[in-house]
Parts: sequence; C-alpha cells; structure tokens
Amino acid sequence: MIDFQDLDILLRKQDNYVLTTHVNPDADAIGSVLTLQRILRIYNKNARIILCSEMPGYLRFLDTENIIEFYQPDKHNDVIINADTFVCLDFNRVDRMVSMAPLFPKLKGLKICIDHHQYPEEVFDYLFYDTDFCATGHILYEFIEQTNFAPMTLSLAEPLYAAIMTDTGSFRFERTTSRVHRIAAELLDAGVIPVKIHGEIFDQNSSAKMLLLGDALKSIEYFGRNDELGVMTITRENFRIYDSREDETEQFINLMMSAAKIQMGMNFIELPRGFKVSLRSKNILPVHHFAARFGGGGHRNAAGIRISDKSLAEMKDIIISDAIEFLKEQNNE
Ligand SMILES: [Mn+2]
Repeated sequence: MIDFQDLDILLRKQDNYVLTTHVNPDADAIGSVLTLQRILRIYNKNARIILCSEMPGYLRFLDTENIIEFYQPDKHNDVIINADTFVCLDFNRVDRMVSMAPLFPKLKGLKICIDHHQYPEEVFDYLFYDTDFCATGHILYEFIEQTNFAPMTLSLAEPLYAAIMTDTGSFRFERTTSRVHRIAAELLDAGVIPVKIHGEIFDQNSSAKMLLLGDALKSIEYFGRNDELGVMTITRENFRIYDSREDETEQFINLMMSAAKIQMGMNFIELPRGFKVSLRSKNILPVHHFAARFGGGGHRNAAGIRISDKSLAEMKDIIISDAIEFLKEQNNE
C-alpha cells in the first residue's frame, strides 16, 4: 500500500526538485515525470526533469513546453547534487539511470522513488512502490485523486493516459483491471482524445525502422520441441545499415510474441558496448526469474538483461541454452 498522504507531505516540503526516469524512457517514464512536474508546479515548486537518455522523438508531443533536459555533466551536476529532493520515477535501481548513476551517492537532498517494478534497491529515503499498479502513471493518478489537490486537467490527463495505455499494452496486459478502465474514462472526460494519443505513439515509425523490423523478423530462430522459445537478434550492423537506434526496437519483440506456439521470447540487441536482451513471456512463466540469472530484472512477463563486459557473440549461445533449460524446468519436462 502506498501512503499518498506521506507522499503529499514530501512533495510540499521542499522548494527544488529534480525528477528523472530510466534509460530509454517509454511513455510511462515520460508521462510520469511530466505529470509529477506539473503537480509540483501547482504546488509552486521549482522542478526540473533531467534524463540520462535523449527524449524519444515519438514522445515529444507530451512535452508541450519542451522542458525535459538531457543530462550534461557540466551543466547539471550541481543542480542534481544540490536539489532538495531527487525523485526517481518508473525505476528502482540506480544503475538504470546509467550516466547519472555515479551522482546518486553524492545527492545532498532526499531521495524518493515512485515505481511499480519488483525488487527495489534499498537506497532511497522514501519508497512509494507497489507492483499492483499497472503503471507509474497509475500511481500518480491515484495520488491526484486521493489528495484531491486540483481538478484533473488535460495537461495532467494526457501524460497519464499515455503512461497507462502503453504500460498496459493498450489495455490488454494482466494488470488491466476495471479500475484501470474507469481511470481511462476519467482521463477521457478531462479531454484526452484516444485516437490522437495512439496515433502519436504507435503510428510514427520511420521508413528505415520498418526495414530494420524486416531484418529483425527475418532473424527469428525457434528453439524447443514445439518452437516455444523465440529468439530475435539485432546487430550493430543492422543499426548501421538503417541508421537506426536501439530505442526504435522496443516493440519488435511483441510482434514475435504473437506467434501462437511461443512461450518465451528473447530479443538480443547489440549495443555500442556489450548488448541487452529483452525478455517476454506468456501466462505465468516468470521471465524475470530468468533475467535474474544474468543480473537482470523486470516483471513476470517482461524483463531484461544488460551486459556490458561481454560481447553478444560470447554470450548468446550460453543464454539461449540456459533459456531452453529454464523452459524445461518451468514446464516440468
Ligand atoms: Mn512503467
């Protein structure tokens, strides 16, 4: 249970806030930092949003005032270190803010985490976290409703809708409750136009990204007796050919998961240094337990691994063999 009154007290207490979210921010990440910034503005606070990743182009429409800043050490270190309160949204492990992570132990102010992922690191002064929420935006919605500090306006409703709609996979994932649909209805009443938000988020692909997707789909290999494990691979060479970026591949794995027989999907993505593996599963298969074997984490049906000290070529076969064994164990074979 999250104590929204406690959070309210903390958000009214100080003057200078810095908000951030995880590397490669998604719509829940961006929607949440923007919503909290707008809440803090209603409280007459000075709140800056500083991110370790560039703002993804397709989410720029949410930042109507263009206030999100990309972290630059010279410009931001003092601001971050001396902030009264530093708020981490939609992530709970310091290493997820990559280039900003070394600043964390130096922070002079309060460290608050607002999140809905499992296994938070025990490094925050205040942790507002509950995995029952479908999105960090969902937590902020309940905060606004329970503290009742201001009416639900479009500037709050739009980022919240983007956050909740995307983190529920367009209202289809497990935590999509009747409550979540009622919240969506409230957000529509505040002026959100679903066709506009869906169009902005889902129909902004570049022509090059479609070609990269073609290569990614062609790379799919199946393993297991019944093709229950799917593996997709995107190399640096793929990115180079299409002049594309890692963040453009985020939805690719979901297309692979639409194969009927697949139980678990892995997308190996080669990075400038090392690689990452996005993991998905269906039903009760706990893919975050598999991720933990390689130092990763996430949710039961969506998790990830990031490895920077070994190459994709060195590790890919090892991880696949381990995944085959993991599936056997899970299926009691
Ligand atoms: Mn989220």
